[in-house]
Amino acid sequence: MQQRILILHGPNLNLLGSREPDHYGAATLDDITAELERIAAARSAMLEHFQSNHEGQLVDRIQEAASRCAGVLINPAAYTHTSIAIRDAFSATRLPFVEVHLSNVHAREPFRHHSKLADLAIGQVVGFGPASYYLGLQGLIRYLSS
Ligand code: CA2
Repeated sequence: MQQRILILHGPNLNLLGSREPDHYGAATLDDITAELERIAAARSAMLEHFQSNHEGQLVDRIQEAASRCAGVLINPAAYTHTSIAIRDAFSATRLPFVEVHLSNVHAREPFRHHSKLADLAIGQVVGFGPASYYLGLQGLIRYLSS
């Protein structure tokens, strides 16, 4: 059966490619989405994509995904470091998820070193720019197929 996977992007990631290229590179969210679609198509997976600057909307999408998606690939952005609500949504739905970050959060400010989600995740990929998403999706599909 075809796997359906939700791709979630947290706050400010809609700005990718337009600001702070030193931290986040030149790729836009559309560029990343296009490559994720290529990876998914080659593995017969179906993707849904959602970006929001609002914590509650991300929580809603995780809850909705529980009935139709096999897993979630998420860059929670700043909510990584603060959101008990997103953590609780993953905990409640038991949806398998992979956490990704463009930058190496461990080489940045101390407040970025801790993730409220990481211990619930299947895995975390950080520091590879857009490739963090691509590696994370490959890992998630592999996990879901095993
Ligand atoms: O490295 C990552 O992917 C982060 O999740 C990005 C978040 C940051 O708060 C996390 O600590 C690490 C910030 C996303 C902001 O995205 C922007 C993109 C372009 C211009 C400005 C911000």
